[in-house]
Amino acid sequence: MSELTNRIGLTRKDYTGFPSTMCKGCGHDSVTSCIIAACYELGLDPSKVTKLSGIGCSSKTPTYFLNRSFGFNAVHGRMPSIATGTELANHTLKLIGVSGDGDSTNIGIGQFVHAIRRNTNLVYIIENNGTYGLTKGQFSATADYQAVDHYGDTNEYQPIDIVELAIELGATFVARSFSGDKQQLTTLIKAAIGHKGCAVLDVISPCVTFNNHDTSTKSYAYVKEHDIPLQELGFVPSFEEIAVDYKPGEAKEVALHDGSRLILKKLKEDYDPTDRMTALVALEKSFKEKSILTGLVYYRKDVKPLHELMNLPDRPFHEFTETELRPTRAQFEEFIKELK
Ligand SMILES: Cc1ncc(C[n+]2csc(CCOP(=O)(O)OP(=O)(O)O)c2C)c(N)n1
Ligand code: SF4
Ligand SMILES: [Mg+2]
Repeated sequence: MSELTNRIGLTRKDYTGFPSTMCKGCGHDSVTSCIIAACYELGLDPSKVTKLSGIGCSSKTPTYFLNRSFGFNAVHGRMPSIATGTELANHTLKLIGVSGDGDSTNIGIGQFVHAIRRNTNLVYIIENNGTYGLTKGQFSATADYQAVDHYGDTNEYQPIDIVELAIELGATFVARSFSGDKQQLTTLIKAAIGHKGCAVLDVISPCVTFNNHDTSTKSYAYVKEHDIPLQELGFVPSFEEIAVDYKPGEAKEVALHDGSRLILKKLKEDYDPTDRMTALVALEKSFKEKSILTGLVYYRKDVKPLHELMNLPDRPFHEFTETELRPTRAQFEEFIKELK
């Protein structure tokens, strides 16, 4: 029997990586399998992808997917600047960055802020477990106020909410999901891939070794009980013309830059993810209720990705010949004159 292939003739195995060395049951492994599923189902060409990360258990995970793609494992917290440089050098590559809550909201928060401000064309996945898993369970900046850690210490600092901060900073695509909800997470990763700009995905991804106790809001039990999905998600890729079956008023469509569509089927309330105030009010309400909103929280299409803001040429730099790159003597003299 022949193996199943996607629209570019590749099997799911062509999107996998090396065997994982995560602890058994770690949420990060589930995120890895959703990234593999999303790239396989979209028929993404692995040779046109660069995966990037910083340091942490989460940042180790690009080793476990897309073995045929380019990869860059940066210094702790510096994934966004490497992604920004990659986009400037070759914006024809799809950038998938995986970071951790420590990597992005502690040491790398300045980088997180500026990737959003510049609208770097990056699928920015933060595997959020509220702890520094790799260094054995210290509190990260997303740990809850008064949380008690593995060693019995109490956190006295206020937590940073990745989704709220990203919206405040003007992010163009902001979503939250849970590693235990494969359907929702895979759909959101596909949509993030179809977006042009910085797509921030805050994924609650429990650390079973250091932060999975009942009082942790980043534990499997807590998220399962308090997860409030904003929408039921459907995804129609650009290469499939499927008529979607829903009644008027029952769903909203978000048209993504690559021509695909995200279908947001209304659950309880009518939620408009293109309205910033609605998003912030809903988040505030969920903090008070101690629930966790998941789904597409905020979306805007009016900001260009970095390479378009910078008016970069269509071709990547490595394709330019020396003759094309070298100014003529007249151009050079004109340039020097402007500097005088
Ligand atoms: C400059 C620097 N400072 C500190 C460390 C130690 N360190 C390695 S990973 C890490 C935190 C990782 O936490 P997070 O990003 O949440 O990833 P997780 O392991 O939880 O997935 C720290 C503090 C380091 N490697 N480099
Ligand atoms: S220490 Fe925590 S985050 Fe790291 S692999 Fe183990 S369960 Fe996952
Ligand atoms: Mg962490």
